[in-house]
Amino acid sequence: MPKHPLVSRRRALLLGLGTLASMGTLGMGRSKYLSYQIEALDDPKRDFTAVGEASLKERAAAKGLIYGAAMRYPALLSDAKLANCFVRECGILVPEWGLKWYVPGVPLRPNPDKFDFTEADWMAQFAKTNSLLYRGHTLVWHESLPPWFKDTVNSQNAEQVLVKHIKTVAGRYAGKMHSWDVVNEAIATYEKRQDNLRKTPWLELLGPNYIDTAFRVAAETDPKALLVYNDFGLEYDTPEDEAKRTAVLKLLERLKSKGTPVQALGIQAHLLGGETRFNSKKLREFFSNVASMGLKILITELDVTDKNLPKNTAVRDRIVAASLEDYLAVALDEPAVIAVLTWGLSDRVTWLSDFQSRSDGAAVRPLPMDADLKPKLAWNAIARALDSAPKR
Ligand code: 9MR
Repeated sequence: MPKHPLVSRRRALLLGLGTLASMGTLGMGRSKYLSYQIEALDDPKRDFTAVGEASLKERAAAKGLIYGAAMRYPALLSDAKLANCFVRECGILVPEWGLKWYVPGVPLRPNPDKFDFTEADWMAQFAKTNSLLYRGHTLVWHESLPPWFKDTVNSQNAEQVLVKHIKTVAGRYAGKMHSWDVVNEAIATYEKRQDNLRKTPWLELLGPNYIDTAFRVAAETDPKALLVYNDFGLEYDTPEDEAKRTAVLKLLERLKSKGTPVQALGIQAHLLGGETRFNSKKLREFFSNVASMGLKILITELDVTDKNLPKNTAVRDRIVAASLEDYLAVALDEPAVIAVLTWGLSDRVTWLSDFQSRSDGAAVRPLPMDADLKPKLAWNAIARALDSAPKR
């Protein structure tokens, strides 16, 4: 790998972004500097050996943990090789689309009074047939709302529309769900509200208590499922992520103090390949603060975007793997963490090819298996982290 003659790997890691300006004055542009910094993340000598033949599911189970992934119904239905691979590697399935209110082509709630469980039922059956746990995502979110929502839902009927949704959807799978993401992504610190809540239609229609209502109704409807608050942007030592971690802790404290039945935090963990501001001490503290509230923790949507990483596949895979192993080493050290799910299993099917594609046109490689369903270094990294995790 070409290295800038003036910036050794170690030195580049130590240089903060604050030095950018001075680097600029020395004649190195920002983007060039960043790419040196990213390349410096690569350690060609790092060992990603995973011992033995066991699947990720088996390695997790050996530690009292659960490993699984999100999947789309069309992919699982039509791609037998992918389905086999899923069953071999995973102990839990979460539909990437099928339990959202409305994804184009997958309308769970096509109109206010109609529910279509075609996909979600098929996925539930697939899970049952293959002895997988089943996980629900998500009952309340500001995205993937149906086209009818805007013109139909108002402050008079919003609570009734929400309660009906939770009772119908969570009710259908009651007793069969491992866990539900009851509320997803309710925090946005940039909105500058005191309570840090995101300005969503739910907040506007029902006020901050929509979160409590959702958890209360979910608990009544499916007392067996673990009830999760799920969010992203909690990983790095950046002012944004720091603010988000603080806001999440505050929200969870508020919910707990009111007796709202939140039982776990879902940390999405969409990692950024190339992000150097990883601080294991701060992350550890965050996990431990959540655990000290008596909450479980799930890593719910793990993947690594390689959008800004070098094109060279070997380099890219090493940086992705290192991000995964470094992150999971911290996460799995916290005994309150009970599960790890990746957001997809194979690079064959990933949201990142649509949402974070590479400018050089190379296919993205964010997940444990490559597009041919062969395990990559990312798989090894997860396997190693599971193997090193303390037993629950
Ligand atoms: O991966 C999902 C993508 O295919 C959908 O188009 C999108 C909207 O429904 O949601 C994506 O999944 C998101 C998840 O539901 C919540 N966290 C962020 C995920 C990636 O955007």
